[in-house]
Amino acid sequence: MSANASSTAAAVSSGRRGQAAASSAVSHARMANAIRALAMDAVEQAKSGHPGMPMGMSDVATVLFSQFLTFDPADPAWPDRDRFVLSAGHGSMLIYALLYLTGYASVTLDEIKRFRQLGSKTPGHPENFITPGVETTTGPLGQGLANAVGMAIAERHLAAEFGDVVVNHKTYVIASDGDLMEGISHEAIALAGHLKLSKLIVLFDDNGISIDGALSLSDSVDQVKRFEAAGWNASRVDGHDAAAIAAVLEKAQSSDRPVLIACKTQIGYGAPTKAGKASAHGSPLGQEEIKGARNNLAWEHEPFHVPDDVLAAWRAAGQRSKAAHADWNKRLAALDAGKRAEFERRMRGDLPKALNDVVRAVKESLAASPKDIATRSSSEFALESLIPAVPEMVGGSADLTGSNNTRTRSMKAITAADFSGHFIHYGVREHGMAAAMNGMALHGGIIPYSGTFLVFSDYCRPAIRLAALMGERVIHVMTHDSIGLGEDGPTHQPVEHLAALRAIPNILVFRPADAVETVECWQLALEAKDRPSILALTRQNLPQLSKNFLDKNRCAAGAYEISPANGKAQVSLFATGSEVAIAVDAQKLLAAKGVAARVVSVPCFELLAAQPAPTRRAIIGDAKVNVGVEAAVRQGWDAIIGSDGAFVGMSTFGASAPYKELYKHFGITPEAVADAALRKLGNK
Ligand SMILES: Cc1ncc(C[n+]2csc(CCOP(=O)(O)OP(=O)(O)O)c2C)c(N)n1
Repeated sequence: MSANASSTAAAVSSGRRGQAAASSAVSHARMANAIRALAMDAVEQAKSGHPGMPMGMSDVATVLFSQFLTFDPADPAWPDRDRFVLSAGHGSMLIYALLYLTGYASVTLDEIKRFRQLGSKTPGHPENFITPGVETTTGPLGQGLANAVGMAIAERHLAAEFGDVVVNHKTYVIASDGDLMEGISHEAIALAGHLKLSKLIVLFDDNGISIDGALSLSDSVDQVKRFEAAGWNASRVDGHDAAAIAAVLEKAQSSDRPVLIACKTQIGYGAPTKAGKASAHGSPLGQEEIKGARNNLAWEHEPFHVPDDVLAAWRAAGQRSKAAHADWNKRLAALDAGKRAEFERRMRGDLPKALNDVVRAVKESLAASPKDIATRSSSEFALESLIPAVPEMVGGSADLTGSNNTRTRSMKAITAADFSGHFIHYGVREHGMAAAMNGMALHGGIIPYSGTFLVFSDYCRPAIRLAALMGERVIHVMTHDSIGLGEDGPTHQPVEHLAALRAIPNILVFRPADAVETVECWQLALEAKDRPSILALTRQNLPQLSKNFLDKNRCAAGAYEISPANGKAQVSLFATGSEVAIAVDAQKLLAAKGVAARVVSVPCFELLAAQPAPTRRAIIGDAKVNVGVEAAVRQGWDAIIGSDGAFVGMSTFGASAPYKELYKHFGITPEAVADAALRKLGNK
């Protein structure tokens, strides 16, 4: 099959969003072939990469970018642009070619030639923090699709508040077989269907090929039926027939539910022997094959050369939304000044000025009437004040709302009929939730926070890792954070999760010890604009250790002396969360034996590690003996207590029993902590 067969289908109908005038002179096929050639050439030059998918989806992408997508290469951050997510991130040359051809400054021809090289704007998989125009970092299959669901939720939520005049855009996705095989896709499409996200349009690269070969080796799902069952409008199209693609996209514009378009394509379209085969998926085609493809596609140009007329047509496509952008600027300017300022503040991601006052008021109230409550309840107490003050917060829970305490009394749920609420019932979909939150944060204007049990952070982990990589502010409230949850037993009791989360770069793992630390940690999480946070919170009640009002956020340094020694400390007891109170009791036992100990609360390892060395040394101190206390594994603790330090925690899975018994059973008690210190001191 030759690409010329569908070439003249290019001439595109009127009416669509500013069909590029210049493109009428250049056939659709030549525009699409420019993408194919760049993909082949860049992968060949890099000696690695994935040519097949970009070559297969060039026709679909050309129709989308030259007729439907509203975007402005001069302003990749224009808030009301359509979002385009390349969920099949391995096909990164597709988006790099599109960004270059449509005129984004970030991706020049030189950058295409530097595909996959160190420091280039064209890394192996698309990275939004490297390449303006890339909306999200993709590569781990399924994530992009789930991010897009979050983006589409964000769009509707912000439109409900600020109006369609300034928020009214679509979210397009290109997803592959792999994206749809991943479990996360189930969570994402179910949520999207439930919420009737009618401005979400997924273009499925239905090429029937994955790495191992034909999809029939491992899959026989009818994706159209599957999406329909989840409440989507779904249809099939020949992914090489430009007119047919345009027609289904046109229809999709007025859908009443999310749209799946299964585009039947041939992977490596145009390649003489590899088209339609897994061999086109993930390695350079080779000189001979490329030569044959150039011949088949009637693209007799030098590598990396895009003829002027084709480039001009593409550049014109990149200018299509100029008028729409200018009109949007006018509509924004016409908005009530206060509303406009609020919209702009939220899109910048700046926090409201009132936040400090609100946190102070919560702390004053805790000083006036201390609360001996679980930190999950302390979190709810903080949220009661934070939510009204920080309206960009959109909370949720993966079906554990009552346990996670993430929904305050005033919060209305987001529904398909009304997106103005601030709470999302994500259903039992932790992975989809975490990925959708990434999409909301990427969209801008929203600070998403979630709720689930800490043990299920494993179910969110791939998305949390990407949030950390992308530097996105998402906040995960993860309750039931240790054996302290009691009777549910070891399946529900996190042991290794704090260490596993702390191992992710660019994340903040908070484990507050009481109600005061909880609101302080919330403040720090909100202020951490470029990284995700985890709030690990207890099920069980804890005493409020800080009874006096202190304006300073003591958690900001990651650790602080919460209970000083009486005299020169021989022992430093370091603890987090629920174990800080245990350490304070151990301090008393030691004092009774004439041993001076200090207690350091360590609500956040990462913030402590970020302190200048002298500050860190002062916090850690120079007592003869260091003891760490955390109802979790030791891994990571040596950075604080040293390899000679004693550790009181867990080294096995937990068990099912009332929590007080469990603390005794596993030896995490004031007596055990005091004993550990005494043994190290040589007094025992
Ligand atoms: C979560 C995840 N698992 C595995 C991979 C490795 N991988 C990259 S592409 C791919 C599948 C390729 O098939 P398909 O998605 O149909 O893409 P196509 O071959 O059509 O380009 C796999 C398994 C990945 N990127 N992400």
